[in-house]
Amino acid sequence: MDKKTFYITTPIYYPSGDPHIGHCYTTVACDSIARYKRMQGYDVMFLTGTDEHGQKIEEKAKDKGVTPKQYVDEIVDIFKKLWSYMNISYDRYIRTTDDYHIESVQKIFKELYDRGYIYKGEYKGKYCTPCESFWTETQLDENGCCPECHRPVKEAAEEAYFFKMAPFADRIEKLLTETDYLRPKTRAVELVNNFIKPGLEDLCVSRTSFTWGVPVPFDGKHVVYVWIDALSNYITALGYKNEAFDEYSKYWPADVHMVAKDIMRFHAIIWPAMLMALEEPLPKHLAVHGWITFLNKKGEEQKMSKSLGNVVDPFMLGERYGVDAIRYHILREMALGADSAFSNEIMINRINSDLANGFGNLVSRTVAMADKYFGGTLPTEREEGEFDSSLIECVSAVRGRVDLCIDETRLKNALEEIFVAVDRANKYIDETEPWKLGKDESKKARLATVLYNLLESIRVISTLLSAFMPTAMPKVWEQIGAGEKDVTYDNAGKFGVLPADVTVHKGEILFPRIDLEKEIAELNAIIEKNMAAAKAKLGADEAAGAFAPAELAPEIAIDDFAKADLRVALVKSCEKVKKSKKLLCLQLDDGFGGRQVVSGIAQWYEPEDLVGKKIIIVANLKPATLCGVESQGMILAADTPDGGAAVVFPDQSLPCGSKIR
Ligand code: ME8
Repeated sequence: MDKKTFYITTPIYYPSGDPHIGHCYTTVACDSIARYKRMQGYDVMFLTGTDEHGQKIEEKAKDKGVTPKQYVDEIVDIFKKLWSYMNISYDRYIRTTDDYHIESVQKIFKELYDRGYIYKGEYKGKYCTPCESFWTETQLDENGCCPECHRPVKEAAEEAYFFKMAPFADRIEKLLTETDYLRPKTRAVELVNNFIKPGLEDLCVSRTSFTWGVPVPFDGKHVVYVWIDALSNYITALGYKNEAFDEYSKYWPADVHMVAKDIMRFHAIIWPAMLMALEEPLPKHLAVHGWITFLNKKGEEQKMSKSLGNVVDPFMLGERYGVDAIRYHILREMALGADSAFSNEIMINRINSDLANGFGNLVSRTVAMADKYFGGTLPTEREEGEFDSSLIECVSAVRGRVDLCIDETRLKNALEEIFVAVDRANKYIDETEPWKLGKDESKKARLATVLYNLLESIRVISTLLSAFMPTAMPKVWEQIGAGEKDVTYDNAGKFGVLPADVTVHKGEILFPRIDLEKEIAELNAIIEKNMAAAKAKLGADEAAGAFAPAELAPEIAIDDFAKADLRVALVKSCEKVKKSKKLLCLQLDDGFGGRQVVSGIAQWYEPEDLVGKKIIIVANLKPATLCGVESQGMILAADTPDGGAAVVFPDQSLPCGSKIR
């Protein structure tokens, strides 16, 4: 009989900058599941790759003076090096610049057009250049900025092809609410309320404003816009509408697509709609995880961003602590669906407690005792005793529990389950006190039983852990004298597999204990250096003209400008708006008795940064309510090169109410 298949995918990443620990999360998670499924005997297809088209890439290549293909080639190389360094066992790597993919995307586009789901129209809307996304007014965030990256958007219009979404709305709502497609399912509510209930809008699927993309086959002026190009990768990589591969019927539908929340909407709504339109089966599960954020020294969570200099470099961490420790840490910290804050301190504590003290210590103590008391080879006489059955019961139950977690894409829980057995085995050492047994000649059989039970526990635990930490576990097997056939999935469900007279081999320390203070000092110095360099680079880029100012607005007459009444005001007090991460509420002395203004600058300013300062306000703006708080006007701020905002401070000696003309 043919083996059962299992198809798992990561998103295809934008090669627009070096990969960081955030990219590693999805890839390591998928890799661990793929390895586990292979161990279970599945015929696995694990796909990853890069999403190489689009305006952003075209612009970056232009800045560097190379072709877009040259530009992406270089970064794709770094991605591939990282995956090999992180021990990622992908079966296929797709690049959207691969010929076969381009051919399939053109055929998919044509088919959707022929079926009447794609039509030509004009797109008018708010466009976010960094995200390459058009947004409707209602989708913008509370500051009128891009709901995804929160940068300013611009008004734009162009001839474009559209994909009709409405015909699929009911089926998609059912898919999200009545099936277990979406994980965690709690996210279905926000998707249904934000996108489906207000009426699914047709999706713009072509562009004429840039050329770096797959040409629309029947209209050369247009290139296929990112989502049809990108999402199709999951099927073109199997040979859908191309001759490069012949595995579509074998692996499709995918068992798991894993993505972070930033691209959930595209995978939860648009991708199913495309497949429905093509009359192809839908993937079985979409697993959505949160962001790995960077926890700075003040204890604040920040998005990882090159321009902040806080991106965590996986190569650097791997060099210091070993790739497996990094893999373990990121998987162990993040619960499916939730964000997880990365800090060096949390990482080092985790490695020390679980890997050095917990598992590493279990292995080294057990092997050292087998060596010390029996010269490495256990005698075959046995004597059962108290605590044995409770250990064996606990260890034997782990595989089933881990299976369930893997099937539900809950990797943090899978590791927690395995570490229940690690803790149980360490406790067994305390309970049975083998060092006392070792001193008493008449207790040798009991001692051999204790050590055998420990070696067996380690065998089961390390077999299960090998999907997550593929480099370190073979070293464990070497130490506990386990052969290849002992560490199979089948045998991970059994106790008593190692030969009774097993021979151990003392080896290197698997996970050396890390000196927290010393490492933190060194890592913080690296981060600070990177942050300073990023800041200096921003300054230099700006000086060199690399900062791209927002487009100039159309010309207006002086009378138009005179309509805006700009005034100097003093910030008397300021506080964060509850339930909003972005809004500050400022009480101002405006020279006319005072007013309250709400401003979306909380990401860049603490309230105390502003109190006592004079600022400029648009004083005659119609009041608006933001997050339930009334704002009587707005304060002036300028775009910064990193996409942030800087408040404009006038000469501080100007009186409150002074008019700006
Ligand atoms: O969105 N924490 O590509 P992308 C956790 N090309 N995960 C993170 C992360 C972080 N800090 N940063 C990135 C794209 N990721 C499109 C996808 S798919 C058809 C097209 C991971 O390079 C996470 O999986 O911006 C997220 O979904 C993905 O990288 C986005 O990568």
